[in-house]
Amino acid sequence: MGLTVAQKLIKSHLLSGEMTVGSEIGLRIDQTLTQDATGTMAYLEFEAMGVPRVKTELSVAYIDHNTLQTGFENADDHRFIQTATKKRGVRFSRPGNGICHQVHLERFGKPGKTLIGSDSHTPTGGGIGMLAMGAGGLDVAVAMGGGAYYITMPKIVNVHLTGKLSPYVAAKDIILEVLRIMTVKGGVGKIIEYTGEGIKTLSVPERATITNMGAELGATTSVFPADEITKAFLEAQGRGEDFTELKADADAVYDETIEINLSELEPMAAMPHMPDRVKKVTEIGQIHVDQVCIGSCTNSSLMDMMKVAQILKGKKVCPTVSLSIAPGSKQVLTMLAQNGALADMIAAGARILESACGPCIGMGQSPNSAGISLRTFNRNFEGRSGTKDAGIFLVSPETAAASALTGVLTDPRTLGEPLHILMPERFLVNDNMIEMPATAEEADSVEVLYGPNIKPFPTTEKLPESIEAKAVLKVGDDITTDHIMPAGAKILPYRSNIPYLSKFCFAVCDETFAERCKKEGKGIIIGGANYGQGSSREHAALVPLYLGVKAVITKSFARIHCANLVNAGILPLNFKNEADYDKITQGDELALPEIKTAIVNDAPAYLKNLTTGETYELKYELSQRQKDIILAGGLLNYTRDAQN
Ligand code: MIC
Ligand code: SF4
Repeated sequence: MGLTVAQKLIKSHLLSGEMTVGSEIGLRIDQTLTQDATGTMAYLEFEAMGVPRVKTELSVAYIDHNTLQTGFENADDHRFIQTATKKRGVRFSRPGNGICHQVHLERFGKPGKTLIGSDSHTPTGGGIGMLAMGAGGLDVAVAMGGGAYYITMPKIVNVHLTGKLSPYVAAKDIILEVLRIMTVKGGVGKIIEYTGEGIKTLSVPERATITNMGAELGATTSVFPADEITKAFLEAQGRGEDFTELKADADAVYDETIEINLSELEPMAAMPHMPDRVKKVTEIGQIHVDQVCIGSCTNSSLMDMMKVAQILKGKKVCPTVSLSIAPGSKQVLTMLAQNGALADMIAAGARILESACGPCIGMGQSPNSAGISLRTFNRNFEGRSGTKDAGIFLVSPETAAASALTGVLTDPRTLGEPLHILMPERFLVNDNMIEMPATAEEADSVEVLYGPNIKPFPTTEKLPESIEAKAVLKVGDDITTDHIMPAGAKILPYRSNIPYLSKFCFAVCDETFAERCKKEGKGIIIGGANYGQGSSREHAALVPLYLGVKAVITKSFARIHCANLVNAGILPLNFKNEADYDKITQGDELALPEIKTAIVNDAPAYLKNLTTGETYELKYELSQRQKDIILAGGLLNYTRDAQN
């Protein structure tokens, strides 16, 4: 039987396990990336593991999230990452060089390689035929130390594209359509592989938009083959030698197939507050728009920016709209400056931001009260923009630019003449903001500089025989890690200070949670389906750990968050019968009797509701390795135990 692109990538990196859907497999990781909001923790964890130098083919640390320096904290973290990476053998992409996924695609990604990153949008690399996955910081630290990365062998979904996009319909509209069909839970346990004649019409930046936002499906990753289009992109980046062809076998078998005819697609938008609340722009109608933000790792390539510049050229941004534009990398920004497109944007009235995540993670540009903001980003979760009652719509750069001119949600096809943007034959290459690490010989003399904002990790304990604790919080379906551990300009600087960060835990859902939980000293969280979707931030596990959370019991989990809970030593459990979720009230006294013995013996686990007297059966989908991690009280303890 033939293999799909994803299966070929897995097969060539398989270190342990069987390639049967549902079983745990260990993969060799060729490349890693970190960004600053998760990176400080990842390098502290790497340090705690005691491995002197990274063992990967390539590891890169990017500074792109916490670039708003309103106090010493972010600058200190940048300095820590810069010195720690220099010592440990990691390249360092300086603030201003661009958003991790955009720069990695331009300068480092290689077809046929594996990549994990401490950021959920690492699947962007799937746009050039990599097996690229988001992971928690600790998993990235382990991979940097030469350890395997473990996933559950996923199903492979074939998204078969036919036809060709019409003028003003974009790659963003393709992934929005996939989200509409599959929903934010639909990709869990799956890799989305794109096939068909339609993919030949899509450039690498367009493919990368699609694989990037595939994260919102909950998928393990998304991937395109590496073909002549990939080759042309790498050659234009001066990296032709990094190309290897990677295609699915003609007789490859997929677990599911979704057909999309690109010729039939229209401009789409994801409505507040979920990326799968997708409708056609024409269906939503000409709603008033207060703000338009263009950029983020989804839509900040040179091609996207050139489209925006052409739409804005010679026109004026509507006076009631604030338009901000953040080109994705220094390469993009420099090329826009050189070809005059930047001047067209500025002349039209755009506010140009630095090449970083910026408003996407609430670092500035929060909308006005109850404001409507159109964004070319990938997430529109409640409160993520920094304004709780704002309504964020996710759209293509074309729809965003057209709407910035009119002040209402506008179908860009009304602009008339089609745009003509071609990928340049040669991108401008200047890597002078990427610092090389010290050599192994020089490393000893590099001093790692820590700031006062770096506080110790929460400590973990081995799993006790039984757990008794209150249901400190009960939440519904699709809770994101932005709910659990919000980000934004006021909170992000404290990513290396868990005690401070803990004050904001679940603040979007319940402002009293952190205090209540800390006072109790321990607790159990009850969640609905797809608990922990979204960001890879391990803080969404480390902070509850600090507050005393012992177990999280849900209808189902999102992949990365579930792994982060295990790594933190918090038990992730599921209701055997989903209806039991309804029988628990926040504040109930709960017990997990003899839970340790159950896990050791692979026996059924039970949750006793001491308040109502009921008992519910639970299930847990933990591999032997994960059980051992839980029993040891988290991955750091487990790794240390293994070394001794
Ligand atoms: C995000 O888009 O939510 C982030 C911010 O990039 C996160 C990482 C983080 O929380 O630091 C992600 O996607 O993993
Ligand atoms: Fe940055 Fe936004 Fe991309 Fe996350 S989704 S990496 S915050 S640009």
